[in-house]
Amino acid sequence: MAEAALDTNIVVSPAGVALGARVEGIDLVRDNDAETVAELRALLLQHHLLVLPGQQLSALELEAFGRRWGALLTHPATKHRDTPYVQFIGAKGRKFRFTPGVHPFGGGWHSDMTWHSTPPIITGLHARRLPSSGGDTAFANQHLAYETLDAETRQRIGSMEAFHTGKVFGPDVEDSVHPVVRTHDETGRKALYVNANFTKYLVGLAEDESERLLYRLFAHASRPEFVYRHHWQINDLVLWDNRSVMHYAIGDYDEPRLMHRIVVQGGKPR
Ligand SMILES: O=C(O)CCC(=O)C(=O)O
Ligand SMILES: [Fe+2]
Repeated sequence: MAEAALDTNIVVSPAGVALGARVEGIDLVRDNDAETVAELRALLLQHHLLVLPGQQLSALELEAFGRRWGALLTHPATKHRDTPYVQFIGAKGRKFRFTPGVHPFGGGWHSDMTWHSTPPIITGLHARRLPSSGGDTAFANQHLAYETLDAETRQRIGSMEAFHTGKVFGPDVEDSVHPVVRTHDETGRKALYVNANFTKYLVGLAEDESERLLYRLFAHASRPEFVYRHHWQINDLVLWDNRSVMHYAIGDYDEPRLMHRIVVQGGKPR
């Protein structure tokens, strides 16, 4: 059932059961103002992911919209030719060749840039060019993941920290230590905050013990019940909250796929 939001012409309907809302009636070129962003921010805190279909934004307009949410971060591996604050996701001029075991950028479950000392709280991904089939992105609700762990595990990981590495993107990219259970700084709700792409070990545990626990947490975190899988349309802008959501770019396509991305800097995870 669609429900009218607080204000204006915005119409909100569920995107998935575990997370996500579809937000229609906004044109971000016309409505790039503080009130619209405040309304979207409240919806994002409630639903963790927003789908805004039909947004015809240039890279620079996407950047301008992103700046309304906070300071933007750059990424060491990829940038758009017009601005370092918009990442250009996709093989330039080449198509991604479907090869089982080989991931495109963003393949594998992760929250964005958790190797950073102040990782992005919000990511926006804007679909510019899509394959005729495949290329969905899956999103998993990490509040649900944390809340459905058994009490003993919740207790055990409650004050643990994990080491995250950025060295997959270059020898000078930073590493960071963050709590395994992150408390959302705006809602106070707890979420699991480890991921298969960047989390290397749990601080203070023996190597095999760390590995066993991490793999158990990774498997639990991506259970299908926690997942919303987004099938993209051109001009979809999807915003998600990296404090509560992990995602996975599914590399099951054989044609060009291009996305523009912005990431909004957060504070130190606690
Ligand atoms: O291309 C995608 O679907 C997602 C890539 C990704 O992980 C990201 O943009 O953070
Ligand atoms: Fe990502």
